[in-house]
Amino acid sequence: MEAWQGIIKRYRKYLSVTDKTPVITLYEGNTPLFKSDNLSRFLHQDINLYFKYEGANPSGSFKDRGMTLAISRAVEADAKAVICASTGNTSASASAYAAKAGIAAIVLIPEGQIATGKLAQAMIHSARVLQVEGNFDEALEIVKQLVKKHPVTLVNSINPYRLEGQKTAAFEVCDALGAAPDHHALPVGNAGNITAYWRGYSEYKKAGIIRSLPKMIGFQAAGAAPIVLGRPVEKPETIATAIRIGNPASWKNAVAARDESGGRIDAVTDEEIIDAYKLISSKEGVFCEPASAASLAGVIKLSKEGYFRDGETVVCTLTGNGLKDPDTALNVSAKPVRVKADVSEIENLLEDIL
Ligand code: AN7
Repeated sequence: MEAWQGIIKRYRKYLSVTDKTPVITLYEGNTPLFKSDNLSRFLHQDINLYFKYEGANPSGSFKDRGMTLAISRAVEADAKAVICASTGNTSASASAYAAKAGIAAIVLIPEGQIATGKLAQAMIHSARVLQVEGNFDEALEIVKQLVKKHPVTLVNSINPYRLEGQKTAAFEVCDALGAAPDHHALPVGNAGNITAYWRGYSEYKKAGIIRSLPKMIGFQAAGAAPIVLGRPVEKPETIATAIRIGNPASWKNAVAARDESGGRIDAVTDEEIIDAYKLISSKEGVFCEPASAASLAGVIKLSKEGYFRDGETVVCTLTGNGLKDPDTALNVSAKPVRVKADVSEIENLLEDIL
């Protein structure tokens, strides 16, 4: 088999590219789908749980799938610069792909509200980083106004190529399982990804590759749950800064994905998110960021209600890499113990294990 060269090469016939499209890729996609082995006692039902680990993408999140297509099409259209508002991952991805393409990236981030690693990424990729004194929703509004006036391409998920690229994650899940799962769980922020997965599954069914469709189950943070509440949240708050969004751009599409699939969009508390975040890292050996853990937090919550049926397959997307947010990892973990460089002192400290 040919070596992996990114999602455009692999899924070309499902994507709007032509022979003229310059493919700007960092070889994104082809991320692991692995079975959860050690969480059964934390789930209240007997389900087959899988994780789709999108933190394994080149910039460390699922955004790369959409960005390869959005940036390729922007370069094809002769764009000299791209712009986005971001809670962090979109800006990291846009900055990386713009660097690869040799074009400028402008990123607007909510001041003090993006994880350290994501800020570091935008900066080291030499994007123009503007910390807006406001939240994500306000930054996105400004970006929308700027692109009306200036020749710069918007690469938030309202750019249709973004969701088109992101749907390839659903293709990969089906290719790996040989069928669609019964349920697909995702964190929901701007609501693009749940929309994209639903599109991916639907297209694979239309193409005759899968026979059934999953129920789409999405989870917002309780302090930033506009879709659950049915109204925008003016001051969204959550420890999961990636999904600290009060007025999602793909709101209607997410509701359609939920309703057409017969799924659900629900809220999980920050405490449930952090519990799930710690479970995934301490029991499965996978480090995702807090927002990503909302998918597992939600599955645990629904399993308590008896939502699933025994034996059903549930895939949770872990949307981003835990290394992006070292501060939260440190804050929720036991502190390292300081000890003299002395064997017997260290033996004393470790007597419960040694
Ligand atoms: C790790 O980067 O909105 O519901 O500006 O970074 O498709 O928005 C990030 C969102 C989930 C929510 N998990 O996905 C941004 C941004 C992680 C994320 C989401 C985001 P959408």
